[in-house]
Amino acid sequence: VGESDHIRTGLSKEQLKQAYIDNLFYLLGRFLEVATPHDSYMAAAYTVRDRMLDRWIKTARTYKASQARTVCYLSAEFLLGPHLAKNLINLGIMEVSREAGAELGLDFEAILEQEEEPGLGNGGLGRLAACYLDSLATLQIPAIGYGIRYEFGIFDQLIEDGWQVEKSDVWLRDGNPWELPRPKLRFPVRFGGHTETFQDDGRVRVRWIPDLVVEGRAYDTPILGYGVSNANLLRLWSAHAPESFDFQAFNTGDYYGAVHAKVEAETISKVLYPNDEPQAGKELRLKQQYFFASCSLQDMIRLQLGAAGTLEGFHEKFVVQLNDTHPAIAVAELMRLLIDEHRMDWEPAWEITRRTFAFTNHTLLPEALETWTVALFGRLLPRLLEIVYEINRRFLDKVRMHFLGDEARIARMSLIDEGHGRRIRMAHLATVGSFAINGVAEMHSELVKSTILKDFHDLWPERFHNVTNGVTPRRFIIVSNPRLARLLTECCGDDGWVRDMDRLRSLEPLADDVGFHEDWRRMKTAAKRDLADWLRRRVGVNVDPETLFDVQVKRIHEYKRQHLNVLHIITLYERLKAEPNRDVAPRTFVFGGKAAPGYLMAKLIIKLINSVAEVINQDPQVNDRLRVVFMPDFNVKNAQHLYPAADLSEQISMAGKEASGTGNMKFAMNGALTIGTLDGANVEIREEVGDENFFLFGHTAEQLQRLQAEGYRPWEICNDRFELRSALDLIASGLFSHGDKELFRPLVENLLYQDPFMVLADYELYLDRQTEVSHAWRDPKHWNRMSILNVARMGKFSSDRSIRDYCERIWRVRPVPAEL
Ligand code: 26V
Repeated sequence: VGESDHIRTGLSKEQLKQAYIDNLFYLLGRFLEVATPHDSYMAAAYTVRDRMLDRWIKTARTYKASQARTVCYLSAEFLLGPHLAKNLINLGIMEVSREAGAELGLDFEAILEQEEEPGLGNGGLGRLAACYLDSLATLQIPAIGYGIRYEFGIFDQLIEDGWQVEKSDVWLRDGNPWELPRPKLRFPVRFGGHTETFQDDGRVRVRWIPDLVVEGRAYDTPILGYGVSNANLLRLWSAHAPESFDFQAFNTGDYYGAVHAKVEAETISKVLYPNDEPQAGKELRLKQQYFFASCSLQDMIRLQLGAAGTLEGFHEKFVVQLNDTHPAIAVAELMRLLIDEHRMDWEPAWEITRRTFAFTNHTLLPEALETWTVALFGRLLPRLLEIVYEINRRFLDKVRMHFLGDEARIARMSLIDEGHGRRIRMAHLATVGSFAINGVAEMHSELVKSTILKDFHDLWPERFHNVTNGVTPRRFIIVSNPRLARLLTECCGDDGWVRDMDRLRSLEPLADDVGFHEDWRRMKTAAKRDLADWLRRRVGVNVDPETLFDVQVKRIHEYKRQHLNVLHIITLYERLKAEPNRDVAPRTFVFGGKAAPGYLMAKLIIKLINSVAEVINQDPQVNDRLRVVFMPDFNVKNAQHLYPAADLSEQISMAGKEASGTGNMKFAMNGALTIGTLDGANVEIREEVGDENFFLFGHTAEQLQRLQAEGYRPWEICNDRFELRSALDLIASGLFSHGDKELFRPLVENLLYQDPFMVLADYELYLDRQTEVSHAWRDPKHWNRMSILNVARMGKFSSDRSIRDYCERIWRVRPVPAEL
């Protein structure tokens, strides 16, 4: 980059202003006076992107020269959230850009609001991938994120008459300034057809003759580190019909067949699937998984051959992390590429494969474990089925040897489940093909070893690890909560805490400092006022910033037990109705989250929340002390308004069901107190912040298991719990449904007669703990002390710590600093 290019790289206010006007003119064909807010956003985005590209190119050069070992993070989801603010922060030019904007007469906040976020994920798993990309770049680790460039991300949620309505997410409509198409970077991916054997140099080899070939094209998004010059790469694949395929059909006169093939190919990267809906023969989903796994591996092989000319050291150059089983097919695909395309023998190919992959499990829910029928798998990927069978045959021989003739165990461990219509167990494929397997919180990793992968742990105990999840303080403190960020920087003397969150421990002495309490209160109140304004404008509800903000936002699922929260609200309502002058701490309950489109019970829970809100918010006897809000379309952008304003974070899943949770971390590091069960990362959060600064409640996982085993009869609990009975009766009475007694019947009956997530078993413990929350809220000094100590002690939950754990314990990779 020469002197004259400073307009594209310079970080001074004048250079930024000049660059912005330049981009507005030359890239958008507009000038200041007529620019719409969206034009302004685009010009700002290009101005920032230029500065990122400079870093990105230099980083690529440095990595190439160093021949460094590289992490490839394979994930079907990356839930990045808006880029602009994050990139301004990571470049260190947020303030100077704000000033530049002001001098140009621009409304800076309005420009940031323009961005449509790439919602290429469902929830925790996809957001975790995004946090990890941020930390990898910040820690200067050579890394590539590989995934799918869905044309439609997670649906937008509207609430109509209290019900969730899904609207397609057309995030690319107005263009995406953050990506660079790489039209020359494309790979073929085969589907269907059959295989043949042939002789090659005296060896039998296999040829796969497909009936569809799809082309994956790369779209690259640079990912900046914070306060460093490194910028890593997120490479997403988009599916297209290869041109040659069109011509073939054309020559035989089958024009419509050619068009059909084109549509079929492009369908593959069309839309993100909900990950929390039981998968029923979703052919397209398997196609997506194979499509992106194959493109990504072909890309790595290209890089390896370009650098070393041989595939021998592939596993030294690359470590491939499988984010859940969605990319697990990569294990079989790497074998195919090495054997069929690069003419390797089975043993050396398996040696490379086994030493390349590591696998993270993200759920224990049995209905969530991915399997594919052999019939579908074989029809779509005939060559891969052969390879899976061969991996399995050799694996089961080992098992047989190790557990001499334990046939039951062999059946349990097989990659093929013979019991349920012959299905391929993707978690087993991932486990057999990986040198390391990990869960996402201490408790979860223990459960992985003792339940779903127990047999594998018996065989290979040394391969099992824990890496507790973390979240990035860049997005979830600096971008979301600039007031808190400023305060923390003041207290620490500098902003070093952003890269080393353990430094927040220096806040501890301030937990009893009266002056500091005043700063803390002012910060929190300002954030709550912002949220109240936002809710008034966006949702049309009025809430009082003086009340306790009690927040539960996450995907709507029975195991997460939003309905337990609702039962608490209804009980408070009944208490106030029975005793109107009762002294209760005024609360605002905020809910948010999407339900999988086909998950009827989750959708009914949303309707219940909105129905309860409608009644309570309109009841003048209580609505000065109780308010309920459902915030529509919970996504990263909207979430950023919530974390800073929350006083209480609801983490009330049934013990043993939430693998980790990461929302729990985002709230606590913004000073919310947690009411939570002993589940997932709650256990470790409580350990860090101290039992006295955490509202624990509920049965343990073992206690619940015992209750189940003894024969759980939820309806009996109601007999002795008057308030619980009464809350359920009130729902059933039609009070919240304009007299309709049928509407919520499925929900009430499910709780009374099944209650699979043991809501009723924990109801009383939950209510008691909530009463203590209300008492604690009455003592602001005590509350603030707890809040400050939570923030001071959340260092462990920075994703930088998680990534360091992965680097040291699993990946064996080291930083490669890039220089400008
Ligand atoms: C899938 C399914 C499919 C069947 C119906 C129920 C159900 C529920 C959840 C899922 C999602 C499985 C993968 C996942 O998103 N796990 C989440 O990963 C986060 C990051 O590690 C973690 O914090 C969450 O606790 C975990 O649920």
